Amino acid sequence: MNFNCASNSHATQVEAGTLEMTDRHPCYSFKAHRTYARMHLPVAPRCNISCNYCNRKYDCVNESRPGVTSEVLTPEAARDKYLLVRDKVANLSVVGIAGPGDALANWGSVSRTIKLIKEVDREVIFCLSTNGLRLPDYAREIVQLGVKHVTVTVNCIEPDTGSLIYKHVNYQGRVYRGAAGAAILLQNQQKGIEFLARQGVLVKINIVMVKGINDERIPEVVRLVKGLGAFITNIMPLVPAPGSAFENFAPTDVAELNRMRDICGQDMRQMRHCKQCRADAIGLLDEDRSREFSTAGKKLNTNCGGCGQEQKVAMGGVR
Ligand code: CLF
Ligand code: SF4
Repeated sequence: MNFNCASNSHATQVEAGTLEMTDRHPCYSFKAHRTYARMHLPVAPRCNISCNYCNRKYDCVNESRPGVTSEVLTPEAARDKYLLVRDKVANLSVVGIAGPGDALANWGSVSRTIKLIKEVDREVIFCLSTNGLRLPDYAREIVQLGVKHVTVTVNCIEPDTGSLIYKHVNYQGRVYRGAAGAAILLQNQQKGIEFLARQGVLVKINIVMVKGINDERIPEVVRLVKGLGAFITNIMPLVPAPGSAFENFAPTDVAELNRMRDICGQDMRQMRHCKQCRADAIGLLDEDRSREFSTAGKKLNTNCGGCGQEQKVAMGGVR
């Protein structure tokens, strides 16, 4: 049976099964977020672009809070960790891949992880987060794998603004800087979102709100992605990451952020309960249990002086 998703101008065809899954997805459904848990598997260490709000020592800021670093797992270790966590965390409904780099810059590991988990669990919902550069290459495979929830970070829709946000884009073996790189990224994001939405995938759009850079044009971004068939937008605050090009920018003002969500809410469904979680987050959105299941965390904790800092695991030059 097919449903018409009336919130989008594209009248996207969304299967009833996908909507049922969404009722158990803690990010896509506000109602689900206090009942259903998600688990992130950090199997994607590399990235193919350079965002000015990112410090590459840490997790991808497009989905995570800056200054947090996750251990990296092989697909087999990720499957084993999933089985362990599934036994211990109630209502674990979603396996997400959100870094620590970009899911599609590591597609071999990511797709293998999904396949391995599907062999042992047919029910779990898969969710991917990406900057969208490689969507034209992999969107078809994402659909074939049965992934119904994909997040793409779209901060702007024109290359000039993009040139203020992205230092460079590494695409098909070449490095493109400034507006030239942003143009490739934005075009690929838009193509990919439209393709996925037409195939019945529920696409969430993350937008990092940066004052003086993209804030005034966020309503245009929301209208454009709505036209492409996106399901929901998640306007996120900039949390300036030490060591990033934007480290001295002011954090996004909460009142301004909420005002922007209200404005954009007139056009499209808004997520307002995002926790900007880590690439290895586990549990309810409000209750991260990742340390309980982290081998690296346990090792570090034996020496921990109780300073309350997040653990930092060397990435060993993988990016
Ligand atoms: Fe993870 Fe993201 Fe899927 Fe959720 S998180 S890949 S959509 S399962 Fe959720 Fe965390 Fe916010 Fe992301 S609260 S950072 S929106
Ligand atoms: Fe950093 Fe994520 Fe941007 Fe890559 S996509 S540069 S990991 S914030």
